[in-house]
Amino acid sequence: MSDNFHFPDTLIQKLKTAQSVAVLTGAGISAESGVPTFREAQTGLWAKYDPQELATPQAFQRNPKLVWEWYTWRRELVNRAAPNPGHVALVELANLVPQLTVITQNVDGLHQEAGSTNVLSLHGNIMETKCFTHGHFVAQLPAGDEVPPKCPTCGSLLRPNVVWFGENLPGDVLTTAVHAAQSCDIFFSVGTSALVHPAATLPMYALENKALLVEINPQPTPLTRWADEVLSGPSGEILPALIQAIQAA
Ligand code: BJW
Repeated sequence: MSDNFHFPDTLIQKLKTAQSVAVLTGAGISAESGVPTFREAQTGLWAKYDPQELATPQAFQRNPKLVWEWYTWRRELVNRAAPNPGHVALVELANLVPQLTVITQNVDGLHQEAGSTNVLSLHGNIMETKCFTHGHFVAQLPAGDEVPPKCPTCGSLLRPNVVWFGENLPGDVLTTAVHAAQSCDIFFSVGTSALVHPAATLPMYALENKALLVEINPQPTPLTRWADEVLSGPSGEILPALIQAIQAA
């Protein structure tokens, strides 16, 4: 497969000597697993659904049933999805460099399912449930047909454990991600439109530290002009080819 891609020798050599690599992933890495992205013109979720009506705390307060049912549908999509060769390549990359941190904006858990261990989930996990008022985690949904169900501890409405617009990211996870970006030799931005903050700021921390910035995406993004290397194409093909090229060098 690496025959289809040419990787600059400087990138391969830098990868072979890097002490620390950070990889920021977005919805694009799961696209080849059948999980829809957000902002692509025809197929993205935000082309069909209004994020202000579904992915804010205010939307949940206005219409909790609509939001709960939309996430139920999304959970079913994720349940049917399996990791693709892009996720698997990142598991292999962890064996080729001393330190690899996967920082994901994705809520689908596919990096962990593929076998990645050092994963920072910036935007939560769609399979987890917590209550709206206190954030009590609920391992098993209460029996009954209330939609959304209520928290067995405090009685407030249950919601998915994801980060909506206007909500803070989990502080400890973000702090660790910033540190990984500031201390890496190579920073990859894979399958993200690089529009949503604070995730989109992480590559800038890496650049400040003089890391090599590599973008993998079939489309240009606002980050493209800052990237040292732009690998244009699907991550499910480019990442496995990159692993092959490192192993062959
Ligand atoms: C492929 C591919 C293939 C396709 N291979 N690639 C600073 C400036 C401006 C605004 C803000 C700012 N700081 C904070 C904000 C506000 C806001 C924000 O960023 N807004 C911008 C949109 C303008 N951020 C927040 O509210 C965040 N909270 C926060 O900062 O709190 C403090 C605060 C609040 C308010 C004001 C100021 C400070 C929270 C952000 C939460 C984002 N939540 C979501 C939903 C999660 C739950 C769910 O899944 O429902 O997270 S929105 C959605 O976007 C989701 C994603 O994780 C996130 C990023 O999307 P991603 O992954 O990049 O997907 P796409 O679809 O955009 O791109 C896919 C890419 O893949 C494309 O480029 C394709 O080309 C590519 N691709 N096939 C490789 N095969």
